[in-house]
Amino acid sequence: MPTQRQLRVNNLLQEEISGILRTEIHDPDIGFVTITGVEVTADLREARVYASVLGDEDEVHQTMAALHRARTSIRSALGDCIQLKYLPELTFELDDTARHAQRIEALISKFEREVEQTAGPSLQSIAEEAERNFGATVRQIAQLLTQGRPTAIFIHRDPDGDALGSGLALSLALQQLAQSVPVVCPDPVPSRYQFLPATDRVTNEVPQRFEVAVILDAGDRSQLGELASAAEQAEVVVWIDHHQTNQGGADIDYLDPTAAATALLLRPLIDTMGATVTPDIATCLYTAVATDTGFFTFENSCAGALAAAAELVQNGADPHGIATAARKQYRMAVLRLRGRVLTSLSTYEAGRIACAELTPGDFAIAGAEPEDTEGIIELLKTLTGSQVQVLLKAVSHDRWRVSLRSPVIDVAALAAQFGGGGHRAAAGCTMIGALPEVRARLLKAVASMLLEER
Ligand SMILES: [Mn+2]
Repeated sequence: MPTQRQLRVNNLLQEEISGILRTEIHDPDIGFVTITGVEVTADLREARVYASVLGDEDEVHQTMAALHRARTSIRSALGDCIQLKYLPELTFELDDTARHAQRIEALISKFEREVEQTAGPSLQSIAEEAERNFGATVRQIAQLLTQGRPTAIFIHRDPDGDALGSGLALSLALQQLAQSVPVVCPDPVPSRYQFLPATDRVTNEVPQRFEVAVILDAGDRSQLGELASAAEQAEVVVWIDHHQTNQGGADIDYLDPTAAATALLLRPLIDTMGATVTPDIATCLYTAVATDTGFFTFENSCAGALAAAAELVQNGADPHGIATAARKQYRMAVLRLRGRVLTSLSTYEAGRIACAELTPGDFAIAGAEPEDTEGIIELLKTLTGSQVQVLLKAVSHDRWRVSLRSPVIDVAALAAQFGGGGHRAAAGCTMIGALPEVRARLLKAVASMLLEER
């Protein structure tokens, strides 16, 4: 951890070196360069200066070489404008993609500090700063995609709003540039996303010939299912994604885990490509951001996502229409099953345990299948005052699949008592016996864990 003093010197050097490069160094070999950070050693004798450079590999190389040549004159110019006991030796290093996430975090927290101190820079400038960090990558991708080379977009299996919205938005943007680009996906478009424009471009057929593959919203290659190897056949593979766990490894990686949705990474790309955000493109991008943030309720619902969404509404997206269309819809059997489960709901331990069950009879009367219980336990979680939720689902007359949820007790440990497992807050097990007896055993175990909590 750098000391406060180091941080102060880092900031000072970053500011001064940026100024010196702008006004005092006139080497034509130095291209469009941004000083994104400085790290000074504890003894303040050496400083690493991180530079992000726009342009292709040659331009980057040329600029870095020129910065290296200019380091002595920059250092002496520094001596004229700052008072430090030692003037550190400067080493210039390229701020490459791998450093972006870290740098952006540092930039944002720097901004946050400044916001606390003063009225500070706007959100806009945070976005601009972040965009500048990915600027080179975005420009490179835009350049590649506007060359008219045959291209295919790949999105992950079981496509969600972000995968489809991102894929279709990019395809529509490329259409403006007279390119017809399919959105390749192993699975069909779910009915609740059929309202999106141009869904006829979604296909599970890999085009005969394509040179560029753009992979969108897939956290790893296996997410493309059986089409993963097809995507790799392209001459150039571009990977655009926001999953925390994405390891990258394509020819061009554009990965930003701080983005709430992949669609947000496409915004600057579409602009740089010179395409316009039409109402259709806005609809695709808004759907992507809205669904990936749970309609702005998940933890990733940051100001940036909301600001981008507001802009997309200005561009023609209809929030009410999209929310209505993309809302989950259920078959009659599923809703009837939900009715049965709510009827069976009981509470124990002064309302702290909520327990419900679905017997073989409930499934038969509702006309429902075991997979129709998905999400039912979420209903139990909405009961005021309940701290543990228990749902027993009949597999047969004497076999019960048990789902357990709790923000209070470790339900994984609870499930383990009955040969099951899971996570601390969500777990499950299978129990054998008649319902009253199984329920009694289970509730006794839950109650004793709750007692320990008190
Ligand atoms: Mn996503």
